[in-house]
Amino acid sequence: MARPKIALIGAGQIGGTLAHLAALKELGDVVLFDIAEGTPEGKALDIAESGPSEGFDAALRGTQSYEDIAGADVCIVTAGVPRKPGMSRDDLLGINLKVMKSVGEGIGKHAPDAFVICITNPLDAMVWALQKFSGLPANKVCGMAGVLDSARFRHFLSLEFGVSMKDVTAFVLGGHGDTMVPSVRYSTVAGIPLPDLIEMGWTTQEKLDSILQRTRDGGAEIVGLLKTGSAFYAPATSAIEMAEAYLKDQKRVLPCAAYCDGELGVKDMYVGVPTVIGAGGIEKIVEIKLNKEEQSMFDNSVKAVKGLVEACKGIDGSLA
Ligand code: A3D
Repeated sequence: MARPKIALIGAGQIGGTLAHLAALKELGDVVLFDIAEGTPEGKALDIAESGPSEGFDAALRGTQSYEDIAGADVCIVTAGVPRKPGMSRDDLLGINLKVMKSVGEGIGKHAPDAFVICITNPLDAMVWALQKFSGLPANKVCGMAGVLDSARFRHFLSLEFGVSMKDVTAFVLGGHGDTMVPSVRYSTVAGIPLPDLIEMGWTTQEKLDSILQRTRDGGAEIVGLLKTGSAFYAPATSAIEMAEAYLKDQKRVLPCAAYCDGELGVKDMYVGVPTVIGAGGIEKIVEIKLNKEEQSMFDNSVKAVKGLVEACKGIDGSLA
């Protein structure tokens, strides 16, 4: 049986890391696409040359031609521009929307059966536009943000409690921006919800509040340290987790930007929600019950995403 084909659109910091991880995990053969001549070819060759030491079987190639992504099973999109210190994700909207148009058309023409994971920011608006430009079914196009935001939350919680990250579950809802909603009630240490852990005296509300804020600012914290770009190791790992769930039909329950058509009261928009990912793509949106406070934070986040979607429609009339 032929190995699955993984097309990476964008061979920058995240794209290169995705290629490396996909090869190490033997998820399939990798095609790296980028408009920057030489970059995808160079990264593909460099990673391929690590194969003898790592002992993986995967073919890697770089290209500037969309024809080479033909028949891809998974496409992960990082094409575009990342933010620099002082920029918000939303500042990238105009420039990255144009990129989504060419990428969406390329995928729609050459890889219409792929499961597509968008990472380009501002995430929720870009994945919405990418789905429209590509014409692929909405359940086969999603955005990676929730897995990363949740991983950051889990990491910070594990530091606070002094326990393994493996025993901390958490998830983050809403848009991937300053209004994201880390869920406190549904996050646990070994199944014990965070509010109970406060009652048990294992942490305090103040400490938890500062962890919540650090999670919301997680991307900016890395941008501030790196100065020349944004996070790429953890974003790549998060998208690979989603791709693996699809390729291996794992039915993982993962938060991601999924197309909502009425779910959780959201209509014709992509926003971060808990989903089940398997061979059918986004197979289900888990409609958790929110309390009053969570609902108002979620509504606020949806409103912010809606503003960006409307801005996209204003820039590109074909989206209206
Ligand atoms: P970077 O290293 O700059 O790579 C982007 C690549 O896209 C470059 O190699 C460009 O040449 C290429 N590119 C630009 N235009 C096109 C095009 N039209 N077609 C094909 N390739 C093109 O950035 P990065 O890898 O660090 O980040 C990529 C994107 O991910 C940015 O928009 C970031 O803001 C975003 N990002 C999202 C998250 C989320 O959690 C959602 C996290 C981190 C970064």
